[in-house]
Amino acid sequence: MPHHNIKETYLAQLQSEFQVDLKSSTLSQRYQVLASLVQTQLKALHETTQQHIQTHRLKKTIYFSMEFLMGRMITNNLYSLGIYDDIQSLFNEHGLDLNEVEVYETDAGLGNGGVGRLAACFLDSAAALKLPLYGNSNRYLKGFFVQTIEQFKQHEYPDPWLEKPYLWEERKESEAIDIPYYGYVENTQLKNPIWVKAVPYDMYIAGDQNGVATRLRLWSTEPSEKQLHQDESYYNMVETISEQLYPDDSKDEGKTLRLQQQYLFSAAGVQDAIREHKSLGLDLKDLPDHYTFQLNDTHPTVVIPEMMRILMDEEGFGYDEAWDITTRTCAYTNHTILAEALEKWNKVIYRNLLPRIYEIIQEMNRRFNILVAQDGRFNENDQYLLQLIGGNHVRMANIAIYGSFSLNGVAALHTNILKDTELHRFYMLFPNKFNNKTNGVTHRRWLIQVNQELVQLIENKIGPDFKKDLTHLKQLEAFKDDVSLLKEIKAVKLKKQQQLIQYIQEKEGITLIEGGIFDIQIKRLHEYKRQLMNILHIIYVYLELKSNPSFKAHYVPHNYIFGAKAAPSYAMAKEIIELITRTADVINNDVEVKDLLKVVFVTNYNVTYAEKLIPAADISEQISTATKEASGTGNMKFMMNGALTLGTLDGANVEIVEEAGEDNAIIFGLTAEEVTEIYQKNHYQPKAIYDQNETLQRIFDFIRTLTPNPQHFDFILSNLLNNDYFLVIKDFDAYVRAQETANEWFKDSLSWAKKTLLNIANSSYFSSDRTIAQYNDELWKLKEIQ
Ligand code: NBG
Repeated sequence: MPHHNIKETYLAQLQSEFQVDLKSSTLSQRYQVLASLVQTQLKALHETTQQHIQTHRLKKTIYFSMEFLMGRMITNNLYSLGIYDDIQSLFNEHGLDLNEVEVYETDAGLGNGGVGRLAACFLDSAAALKLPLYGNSNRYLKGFFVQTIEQFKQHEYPDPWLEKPYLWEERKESEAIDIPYYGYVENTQLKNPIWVKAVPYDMYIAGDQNGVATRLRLWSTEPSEKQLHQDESYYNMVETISEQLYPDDSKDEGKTLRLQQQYLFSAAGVQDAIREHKSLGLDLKDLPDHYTFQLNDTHPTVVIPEMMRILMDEEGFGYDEAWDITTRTCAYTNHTILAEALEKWNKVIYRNLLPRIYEIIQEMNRRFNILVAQDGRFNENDQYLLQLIGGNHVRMANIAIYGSFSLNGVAALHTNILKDTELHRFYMLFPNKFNNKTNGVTHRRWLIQVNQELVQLIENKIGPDFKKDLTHLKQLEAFKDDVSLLKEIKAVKLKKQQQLIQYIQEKEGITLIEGGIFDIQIKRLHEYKRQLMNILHIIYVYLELKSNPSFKAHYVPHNYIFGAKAAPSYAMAKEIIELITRTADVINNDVEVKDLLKVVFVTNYNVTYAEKLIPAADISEQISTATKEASGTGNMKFMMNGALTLGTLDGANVEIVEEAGEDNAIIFGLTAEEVTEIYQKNHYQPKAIYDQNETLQRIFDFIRTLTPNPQHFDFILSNLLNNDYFLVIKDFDAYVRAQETANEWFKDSLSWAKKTLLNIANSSYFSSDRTIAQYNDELWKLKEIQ
């Protein structure tokens, strides 16, 4: 649709659908008409894209991911179609605020953190680069939980994101696929399974004003016509499979459910691709030339044996040929070295739910063990650790590595740790599979859309080219001593902080300090991320402010902001939230520090909240125990918006400092080598440090006064004293000094603004456009959709 008549079309559609003009329409009417107008355009783009791909037999990558944390779509879609400005000016002409319509939409929260948001950024970048990358996942009726804080504690509520009609999806009933669970195997054939119908819902992903729209396909479960016996418990099963993201899996029932979910989108995705491949008259032998299946983390690992099943049982290939096709099609991305996140499934549960798949894994394992034994370099213990099925468990990462042509880590340090330690034996076997793809984030959402003020400023200096190709940002570096620009950068930051102050005032009822440092830590609540160290330090600051005039004299006012959800069953994480909220309550109500210190734990941190917080940050807290954070992606978003990283040399922080320059970040704490050495030597004694450290003692004493029961937080305190696996006590002094450096640097406003500028100017490496281009050049080799 030509842009000039988009305004008229919108007004006409409001009239025809609701018989109202813009001024007298309700928010909901404005939103609905706008979204359906946009959706119509997306759909048309997707159709031409799809036709082009099919006519030219272009290769596709299917991105298999348990999570896609999309957030709101409206703003992004308006930008991608190039109609944001027109619609905004239409609203302005009528004295209305387009933003009210944008916020009417609920977040699509089908993900719990970095993995899911990364997947969403990748869809955006691939479409912008005109590459045929298609997302594949489940359509969970309820997203990741909604968090409230009641009596200082986290409470979880279901996220009914589909309660209002969701206008960005399209049901494609005719492309449904029946998926079998349970049953038994007779001569390689599955008998008497329970059939469930997987129905796809498509969300279209528009490229950046480039005429391309790809899609995210989400599978939902319904009763299958193939299932002859249908009773109450059948309906129940069908309903539960796509009901909720990450159901509690502490019991067997929950474990089975997670496997059902994994098999749902994995099997449906593979069958869908093979169906399309065959319908184009192509040979299955050539599948690797037409598809890469990128497995995001281990959740979709079952893609591998599922492909083997289809190729052998349904298409008549022998094992070796099927294996060759499968392993040239699949590639696996690892996102963690934490043992708990490397999935292992009880083999009885696995075999019961997916008997034929289990049989195939057994055969893969048998062959793999022979290969490993023949290699000669592995002793018995090594061999045991390499097995695909070991002890009682099916080991998903092992299968994913063995069955893929590529294994990548998500930051340079992370990939090296995988090679050298965590997956070293696999590295010995398959060195050529290992490669690194440092994460990135889409600068369209995380810079252009969330920080229009900054973008305008940059554009005034270096022109608009950076919006399409972020590497142009580097030109900004030439202005690092341009005092008037530095002042403007500072002014934009203040403006974003004022907006945030208002937002937090409305949402949380807390008034932040204008002009103070905005120090922000937003990410999942996990011990390795060390929110605990952050709050211990805040308590230290508070106690100093109350007792030490010379500390107070050189101190700059601070706003410390946290946002985090704790896994519902993660007791320690929940305790840490309570420690933060109780401490915040004491500090925020103490008039003595009223203009000096504020602490906020924002509730229900999600993509939309991040969009408000990140542009306002002065300091980006990235303080994980070195080796533990695979990459981080929030760190990149902060950098693009000019916050200084205060962090450890972990994950992508290492590369961030390399790009930004050492003088423009504050690095502290143990290095990866030092952490590894402490773990190896195994005689770290936090209690000994504590006994010598009066500051820590005062902090602990304070914590004991937070509730009438001095033992209230003993779970946290005694864990710190007796175990402290994540080395909070060990790194604490270094952290205090790093915070002091930040405090001192901030006083020189121009020099701080220069550091801000240098962070922004050097952030282009962290655009997911760069990441996707690397995946494509080195692994996928997709051609552009012309
Ligand atoms: C997370 C890592 C992050 C990383 C994201 C995306 C898991 C299992 N891993 O450091 O913890 O940025 O993946 O790669 O959630």
